[in-house]
Amino acid sequence: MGRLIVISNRVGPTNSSGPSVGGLAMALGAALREYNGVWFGWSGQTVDAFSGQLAVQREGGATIATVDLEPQDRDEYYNGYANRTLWPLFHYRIDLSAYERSFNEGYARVNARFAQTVLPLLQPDDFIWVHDYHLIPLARELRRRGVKNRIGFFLHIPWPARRLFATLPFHRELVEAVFDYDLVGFQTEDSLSAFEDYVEKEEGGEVRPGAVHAYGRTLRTGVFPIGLDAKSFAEAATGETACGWRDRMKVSLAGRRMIIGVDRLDYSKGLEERFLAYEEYLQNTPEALEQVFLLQIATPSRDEVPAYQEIRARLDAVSGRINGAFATADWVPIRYVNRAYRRDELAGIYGAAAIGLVTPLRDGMNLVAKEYVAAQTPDDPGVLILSKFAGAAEQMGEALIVNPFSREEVSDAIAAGLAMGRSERIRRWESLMDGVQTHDVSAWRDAFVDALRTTPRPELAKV
Ligand code: GDG
Repeated sequence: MGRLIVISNRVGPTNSSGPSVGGLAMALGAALREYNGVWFGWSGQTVDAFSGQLAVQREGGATIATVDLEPQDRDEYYNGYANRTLWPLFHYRIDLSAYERSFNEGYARVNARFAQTVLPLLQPDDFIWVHDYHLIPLARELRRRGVKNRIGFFLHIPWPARRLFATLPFHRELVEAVFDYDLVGFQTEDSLSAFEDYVEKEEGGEVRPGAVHAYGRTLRTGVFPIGLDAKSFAEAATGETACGWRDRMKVSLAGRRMIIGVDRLDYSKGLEERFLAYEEYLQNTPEALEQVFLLQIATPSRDEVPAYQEIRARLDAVSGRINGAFATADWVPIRYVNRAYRRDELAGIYGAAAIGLVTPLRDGMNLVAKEYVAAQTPDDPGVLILSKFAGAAEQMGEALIVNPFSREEVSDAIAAGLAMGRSERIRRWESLMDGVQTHDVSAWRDAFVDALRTTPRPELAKV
């Protein structure tokens, strides 16, 4: 049986079941151990001159291999093309998407460097799983170097609508490069159909069940919605730390109801719109004053990118203005927190909230929605309010689904959620929880790996 080679921008810790290890790292770690695998990515460090020197270590049965990049790579590839060009475009923010030739060059250079560096680690029967928008042209670079292995690609973020995607200079080249994979996976039907639409309408390709044909090649396609490491999250939610935090939050509630938001501090998460919708709710609902508060945990991220500095400053201003307008001597309407919590602490905090407010403007999936559900107490669960533009909305129809751009709709949903009776909350939660447990991260990983292992390779078929 071939080994599994996972390649992503960064690698996660895989050897710990500790509270800070993310669900993706845990799921991939388990698969890497099972398939005697290798996880390769950028170390996060920079050195003056790129050497291609691999740092390899064994971690709990898997091999972790990293490489350092140059400061120019970090600026042009990571902060540049990945996070200033593709991320905003794929999240429908063409106004924020910056196209600079140096970014494209840096992106191409780092993908070539990744391919060159990982090459000596590859064996003929390995199968390779590449992750996310940082590495779209990686298969092309590997093929150029003679790699014939099966290679799959999974996109964690949305694939944008055809007309938006076509605003990207060299959009055709990027899509053509996708066809060097054997399998491409998306989070949602919506993303898959946007990709198919582009291939069909812009490139005259042909859409077939589970495949697209263009540029003389056939690419297998599929929808693989990512899930939570539901079992370990549920364990964390009933552990000592989570229970301690749930109790601590209950004391801090002092009889009030809590609405919780947890996000990376990112403009795609709709935080400003969320604050404004909550303000609308306070304006519309005088009886809620001093009875409710919003705890927004927003962990800073990508703070070298100007748009992230700007959204952070705007959120400081908007939360400050709302608190200034509504706060009383012993109540603030928004507790706005810019620090990170451990996974088990978060589980406890979610568990104390009457509402989980998850309102991204655009999101590949959104795991916070699933974590909120997994952390609820079965006999008295809270209510999930979920944006229709999160991939999770395709699976989580029992949430209160809202348009995050409409303050009125979000405000009405907050009112409806806080008024919802226990039996309806339980009915909705049971259905949501069933989905979270069934479609968990292991199911996602197994479905993708099985699809990749069974995708025929024309070159392999001949031998
Ligand atoms: C991308 C896609 C897709 C947040 N604050 C803390 C903390 N977090 C954790 C959450 C959650 C994770 O970060 C965020 O995951 P999301 O899915 O919400 O979003 P992205 O980071 O944008 O991830 C997304 C995902 O990839 C997977 O495919 O769902 O659509 O954009 O797990 O809990 N974790 C801890 N402390 C914090 O303060 N420990």
